[in-house]
Parts: sequence; C-alpha cells; structure tokens
Amino acid sequence: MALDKNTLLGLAEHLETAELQAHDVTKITDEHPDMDWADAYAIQDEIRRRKEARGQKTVGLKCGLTSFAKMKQMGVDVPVFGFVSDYMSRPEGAAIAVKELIHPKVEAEICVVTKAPLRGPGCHVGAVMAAIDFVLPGVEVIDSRYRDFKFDLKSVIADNTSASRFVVGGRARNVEDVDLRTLGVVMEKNGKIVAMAAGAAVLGHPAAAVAALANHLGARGQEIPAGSFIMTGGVTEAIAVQAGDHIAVRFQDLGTVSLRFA
Ligand code: OOG
Ligand code: MG
Repeated sequence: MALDKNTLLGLAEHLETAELQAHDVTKITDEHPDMDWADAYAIQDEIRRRKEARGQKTVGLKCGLTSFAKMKQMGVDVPVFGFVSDYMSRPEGAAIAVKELIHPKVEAEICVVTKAPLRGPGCHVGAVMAAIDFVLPGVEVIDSRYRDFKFDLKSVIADNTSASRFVVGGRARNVEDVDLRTLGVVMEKNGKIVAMAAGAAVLGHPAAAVAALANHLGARGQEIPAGSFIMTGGVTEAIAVQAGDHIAVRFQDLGTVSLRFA
C-alpha cells in the first residue's frame, strides 16, 4: 500500500460524498499518482464499511469491464469488482430519478445467484456452473463520480466501479436451461435498438467473470458466500440516458427488463 490510513479514509469520504450529493470530482489518481491496487480496493472497502455502518445492506457483488465492448469503450483491459447496496435497487418498470445522479448510463447484465460458496485461487467456469442456483436478467445504471466519465482502473475501483442503481426482473431460469454463451441480449432505448450482443461477449462466458471475482477475493483471503447475487458485467457498451428515456432490454429465454428515467 502506498497511501496512509488517513489519506485512504479521506478519499473514501470524498468519493462517497460525491455519490450521495450527485456531483462530479476529478479522478483521484491525478492527486495520488502513486496509489496502488491495494489502496484502490481499500478505499472501496471503506466506502462499503461506511454504508454498512449506516445500516445500508450490501446485497450483491458486481463484476465490471468484463465485456470486450466495455473494455474498448473505457480503454482498459482487466476486469474490476465492486458491490451493490439495498438502496441502489429499483423494481422492474421503475422511474429512476436522474436528479439523484450525475451522468447515468445503462448496461445489460446477466446475473446469477449462487447456492454454494466459491473460493479462489483456481476457480474456473466449471466450478462456477456447479455453484449457480439460477440465472436472471438485470440492468445496471452506472454513474461514475469522475468528470466526463473519464478514469483509470485504480480510480474506478476506488469509486466502487461506478455502482449507482440496478434493476433485476424478467424471468429466472435454472442454469442448465440456458446457454450462457449464446444467450442473446437486445437493448432498446425509446423503442430503438441501441446495442446487442450475446453472453460470450463477457470474457467468453459470463461464468468466467464470476470465476475471476472468486479468484480476486481468494487472493485477499475472502470468498463468494453461498446465496450471493452477482452481476457479471455489461454485455454491450454502456448507453447514456437522460430524463424521459425509456429502456427495455430483451434477454433470450429470460424475458425483458425495463425501466425509465424521470
Ligand atoms: C465501470 C463499471 C463497469 C460493467 O458492467 O462493465 C461496469 C464503468 O464503466 O464506469 O459496471
Ligand atoms: Mg455493470
């Protein structure tokens, strides 16, 4: 770790305040160029601790920058991991208030719920498939706290990977009833198709994103507990939205998840 404890705590407060007050900030590596990966996750962990201390429950884990489209859009080449809290969840069809956000974008995500713990190192697609209880479709609303959505990997990890809102819905399926690689996803904004892809866009197989998460946690002596809700990462590039927009994402075999912005 390159940063001292007080600096880490201060950066967590700075980023969480930007989230809660919906204002942007410059990316933190501008001021702290020597910050390392452990610092970045330590800041995210402190944001999680702050929320939990306030009674906000951590209700899921997220993988980000796992699809080739997202990596290309953001100019990066390794996945990142974060968490989602209870207050970020919205029901299907909900109106998302844009005044609570800075510059939201939507992502179509294949999500899973596990029935057995997963622990790296050495976690692989086979182990993940055996541990998945069911699959369900979701839409994540990301909202980087960084000006113009411009960041590097360490800055975005510290900012809890832009986590902001999410909606799960559609139809849950047993994992053996769907092919996660060929599962087609069509995203519509105001009735027009704006992006489409198949599950394989996510690291070749969405379960590989979960394996990467288990290996990331394993390196830190942690595991994915049984019963975890996990978002495997945007399948297509993220799409900017504003008040008045309506989003519907059609997932092959899993139904449609829709939401609107007000
Ligand atoms: C980082 C979060 C990316 C995903 O699904 O790829 C993410 C960002 O692009 O702001 O959640
Ligand atoms: Mg995402």
